[in-house]
Amino acid sequence: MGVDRGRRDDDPLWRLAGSAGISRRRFLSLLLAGGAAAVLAACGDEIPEWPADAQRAQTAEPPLLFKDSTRFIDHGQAGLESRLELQSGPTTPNELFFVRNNSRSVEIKVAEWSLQIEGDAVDDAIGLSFEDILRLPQRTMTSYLECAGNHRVMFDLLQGRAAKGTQWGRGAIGNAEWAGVSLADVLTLAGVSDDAVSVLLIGLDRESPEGGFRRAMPIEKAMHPDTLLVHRMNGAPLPRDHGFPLRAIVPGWVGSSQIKWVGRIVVSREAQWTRNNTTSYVLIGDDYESQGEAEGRVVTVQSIKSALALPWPAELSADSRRLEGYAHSPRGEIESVQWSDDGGATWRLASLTDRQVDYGWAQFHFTWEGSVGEHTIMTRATDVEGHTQPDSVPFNEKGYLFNQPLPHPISVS
Ligand SMILES: Nc1nc2c(c(=O)[nH]1)N[C@H]1C(S)=C(S)[C@@H](COP(=O)(O)O)O[C@H]1N2
Ligand SMILES: [Mo]
Repeated sequence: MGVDRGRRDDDPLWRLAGSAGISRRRFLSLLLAGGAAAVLAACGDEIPEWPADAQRAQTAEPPLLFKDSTRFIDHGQAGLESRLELQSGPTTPNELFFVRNNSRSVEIKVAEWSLQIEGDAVDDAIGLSFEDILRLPQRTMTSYLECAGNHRVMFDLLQGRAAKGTQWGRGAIGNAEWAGVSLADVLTLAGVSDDAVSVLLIGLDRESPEGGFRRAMPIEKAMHPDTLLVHRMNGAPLPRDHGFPLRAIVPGWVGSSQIKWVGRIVVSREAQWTRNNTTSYVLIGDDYESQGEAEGRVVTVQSIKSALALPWPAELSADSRRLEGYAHSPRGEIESVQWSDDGGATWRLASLTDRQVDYGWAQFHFTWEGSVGEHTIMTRATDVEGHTQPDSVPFNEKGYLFNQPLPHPISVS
């Protein structure tokens, strides 16, 4: 249903829009600005009610997810995209934090939950209760969390070539303070052998063909003290949509490695290949070589990006104003953010609003005097290691890691 929305000719929403005379380009920008609801509104009255919310209410099936979807861009089964313009502080409130589900959110009772640790590279397979987790040393850490497919729609909008997958705009990202334990401490309880190579985390959402959603990482990343299993988010118990009672936070890595509703961990002496590092979350395209058993280059670390906290497109009144946004790099603190309102011919420095915390995002702002008319503003972030956003990202079929500076459309009246 919603998973491939906007990319295929047989997408029901696109069929409706097409039959209502809406161009593909307009369809994509409506989708980006307001999700299915905006497309339907533009289609007019003849179109029957279709959006995910309506479906959710009518079926007896369990809900796709639990949180109130009204302040998000709704991508149906794939989840809820945040509206960056609704955020103001350094962290994203839980109720505004995006949700990306590959099946549906699950409700887990702590009393019935346990975490199994097993595999040929552990001394003793063990099961831990939630109390066992709470007895381990507790850590608090801020980290942004971003889907590998955030900005995917931009391959279509800016390069004219649609990538497969949910057509996320800019809101498949959030920044939160997480609390929990180091994965290393949990693994150490089971005893990890010296020749361990990979750690596979498995979620308890059981609707994918393999069973729970899963992703492996090398033992070095798993044993890094900042790779966490968390049970709190922004000072509250982890919400159900974000993986209650326990999820992984793998700083700097793509969202798909940050397994929600973790129930099983397999530590192996060999690399572990599953769907999420062979056919999904791999860069497939002429510019990417394949790795191991994968069809392309395996996506691990995110890429440096920035975005304005404005609706897309934005409509502003003529005035001098403070514009704000977010910038983040997986490889080091953001050192500077530049902005341009002349298509990249000249760049000016934005101010960083606050010091960045841990692996979180940086906030920036600058003053802009927009004259009446149509404008675009681009922003470009650079981190302390010298990484910056490239002018062009080589296309990959599944549309991961798009990080060209975005020409944000702004209409001033
Ligand atoms: N068990 C499980 N974990 C999961 C997923 C999932 O579908 N099931 N989705 C992943 C993906 S693709 C992303 S981008 C992040 C999204 O986290 P959030 O929904 O808390 O924002 O969770 C990841 N962890
Ligand atoms: Mo994702």
